[in-house]
Amino acid sequence: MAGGFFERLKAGFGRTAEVVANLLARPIDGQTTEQLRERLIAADFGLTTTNEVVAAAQAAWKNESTIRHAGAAEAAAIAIEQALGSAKTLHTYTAKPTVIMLLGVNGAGKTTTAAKLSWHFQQQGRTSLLGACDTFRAAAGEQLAAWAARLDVEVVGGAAGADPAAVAFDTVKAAAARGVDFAILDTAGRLHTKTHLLEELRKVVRVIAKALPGAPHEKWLVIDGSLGANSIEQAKVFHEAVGLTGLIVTKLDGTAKGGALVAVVRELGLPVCFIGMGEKPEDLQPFNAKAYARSVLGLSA
Ligand SMILES: Nc1nc2c(ncn2[C@@H]2O[C@H](COP(=O)(O)OP(=O)(O)O)[C@@H](O)[C@H]2O)c(=O)[nH]1
Ligand SMILES: [Mg+2]
Repeated sequence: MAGGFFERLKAGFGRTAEVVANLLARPIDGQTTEQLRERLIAADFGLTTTNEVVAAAQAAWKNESTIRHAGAAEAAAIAIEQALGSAKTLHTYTAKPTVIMLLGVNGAGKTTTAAKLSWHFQQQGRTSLLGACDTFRAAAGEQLAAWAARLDVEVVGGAAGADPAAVAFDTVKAAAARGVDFAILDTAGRLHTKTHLLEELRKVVRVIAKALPGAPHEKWLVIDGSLGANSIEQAKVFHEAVGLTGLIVTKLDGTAKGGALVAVVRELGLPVCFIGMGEKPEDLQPFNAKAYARSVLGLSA
């Protein structure tokens, strides 16, 4: 993760990171422990991670008589990194095309993320094709097409009312025929017809597998990081419906709920693949657990 990106992540967590950093620089006594606990809970880390972080800070404070100020913060960062556990963060994409399906509720950042991913792969010299499978809202197809034009990437579909599964099928077939590296599929996310949406998404998955055996290779849930722990239940619903392979957490620029990322990872046992820190293409970056853990505590890289 680039240094500048790390700084922005830290700035994004802003006040929370600053307060936590100040608390960890104090003697970890009863009062500090309570305040630390309150802050971590308020940032949506969840009880388990909060207890682990507090215990790690306390232990470091007791043990390291000479460098204990730094020790508590460092120990807390390691506790968060460990809480993110085995979540594999480095992806290797072996299939060509690798089919990535983006799911999530409206407003989570799917369409923007589809474009950003395409840009990310472009930077690595890899090609992609976008599939506009959110055919429920006319604006969604137009939004993706506008991004595609900006990034000079091709997009399949986009007509309002078209069958999303048919668009997915066409996108995957076209990606295979043209020899592009990635097919990135944007999907619908209307919540008010949840059952129907989940059925539709399952159908899209089935049809993609018919277009290309083994696909979709990735089913990533895009979640709005500013919603905090509220996104956990949502994530479970999508995971049960289609079997997710990873998470993309958006809007980590300027949220006090940055801890929810850890809570979601623990709850679902899924890796965070990318995080979004703004609305520009370069604002999507591969997730780095260590950088996240340090920045959320206000530590330097
Ligand atoms: N600040 C910020 N805004 C974002 C981020 N990702 C997406 N957005 C904005 O969130 C809004 C909804 O995004 P969109 O991609 O349309 O969501 P979708 O309904 O899931 O497709 C748009 O205004 C995006 O520009 C992010 O990482 N940070
Ligand atoms: Mg959209």
